[in-house]
Amino acid sequence: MAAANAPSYTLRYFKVIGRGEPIRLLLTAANVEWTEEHPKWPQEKSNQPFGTLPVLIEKRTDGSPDFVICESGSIERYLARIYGFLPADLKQAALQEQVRDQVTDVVTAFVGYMEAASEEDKKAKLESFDELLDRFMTVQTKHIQSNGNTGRLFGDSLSYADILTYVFYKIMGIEFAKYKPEIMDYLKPKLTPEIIKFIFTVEAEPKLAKNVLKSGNLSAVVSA
Ligand SMILES: N[C@@H](CCC(=O)N[C@@H](CS)C(=O)NCC(=O)O)C(=O)O
Repeated sequence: MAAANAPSYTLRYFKVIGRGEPIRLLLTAANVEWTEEHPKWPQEKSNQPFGTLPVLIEKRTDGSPDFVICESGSIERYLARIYGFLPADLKQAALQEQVRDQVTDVVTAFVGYMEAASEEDKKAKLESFDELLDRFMTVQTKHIQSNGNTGRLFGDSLSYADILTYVFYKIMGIEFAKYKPEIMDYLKPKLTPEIIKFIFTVEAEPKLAKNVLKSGNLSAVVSA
């Protein structure tokens, strides 16, 4: 139950995992009141602060809008800082924030492959995605190991980096796999026991219980 004087939130996004999912999971883990709106598109594009989604509306206790913000990264960091998923220490926070940029690079590389026009370009894009994915998995595995191999990237409780990384695997293994099943040929052989433990740990997190499986069971996908 959220505190009586706590703000509530509305997330505007599309009905996909995408850029909305880290925000959904942050709001869920924060245990605040929140709902989701799915605007008609493109009719409602011009009503958004920057013409894109996600948009987060924070409301006062009487339900009136108090603060409106767009840009997924800014929304995430705003919520993560308020609700304690990013540490106050700037260096420790920067280590978690860099994970977001790494995730963005790997996802962008895969989108580049999906959009490649020629066979030659497709091959080159797939190679650079594969190399980047390898590096990402290696770095992630080291983070988990040096954090005591408890299935968390940083510290001993659910963090911003955990949420972003989990959503990354979900986008790859569930969302993109619908359109490009071959993604699994790249993803699965690279999944280390540490990363698999990480995925299971996030999906078992009591703070996320209300929402984490709504967009699909990733533990089942990676262990299939
Ligand atoms: N930099 C923005 C990009 C937002 C963005 O491109 N959102 C997409 C959905 S994931 C969108 O609104 N597409 C519809 C459009 O641009 O008309 C962010 O991170 O929020």
